[in-house]
Amino acid sequence: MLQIEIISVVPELLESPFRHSILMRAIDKGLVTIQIHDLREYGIGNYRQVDDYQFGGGAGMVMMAEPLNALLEKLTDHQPFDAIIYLTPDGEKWGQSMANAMSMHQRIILICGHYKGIDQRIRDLWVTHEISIGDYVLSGGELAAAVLADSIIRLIPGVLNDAGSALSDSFQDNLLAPPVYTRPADFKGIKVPEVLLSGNFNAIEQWRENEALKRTEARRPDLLKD
Ligand code: 6GU
Repeated sequence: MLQIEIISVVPELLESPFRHSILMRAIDKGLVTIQIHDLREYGIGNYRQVDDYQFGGGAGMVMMAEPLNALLEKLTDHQPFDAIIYLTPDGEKWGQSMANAMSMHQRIILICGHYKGIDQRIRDLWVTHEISIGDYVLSGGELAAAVLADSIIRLIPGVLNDAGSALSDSFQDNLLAPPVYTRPADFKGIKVPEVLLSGNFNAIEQWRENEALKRTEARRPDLLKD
């Protein structure tokens, strides 16, 4: 059972992604738990302050160390964890191999940054992994946290109905997925490739592998290098 704890100043942003489809079923089956923690509850003073101006000047606020520290102490008190991940555009690029590794853990904590990010001392003291989901800037870490959680959860055994489904996803073998078709066999005069209707399993596998390779060569030649 994987336990995911998410720390956020906008917990509302994380409500919907886990209430539908595969992720909801994974939760309902007891294969994963997701708890969202509102950092503001640990904010300072009557205004529950969680951010402040940065030392040295410059535009943009910084998330303060104390509220994060207080919540992290509570979450890790007598409860072991495998990873404390900070979502940040200056982190290491997320990918399928990291999702595979994380899906085998018991308990992970995700910290969603906002504004200019979190005080460096929280990164130094607590964070075990700093992750970015791509080379573009999001307004906050929540959407990235949802991306991480989704890509991890679907890899937990029992989450997908068909165990082979995750294995044939794009990236799982460093190849993009081949084209797929469903009924009707003829749509606007465009026919489904003959081989897929042949019932010849070996020929179908061959075709899919070949199409996956063609697609990868055309779109993502970088994946074929290693
Ligand atoms: Cl993890 N956070 C933010 N704020 N922006 C991002 C990102 C994360 N990954 C890519 N852009």
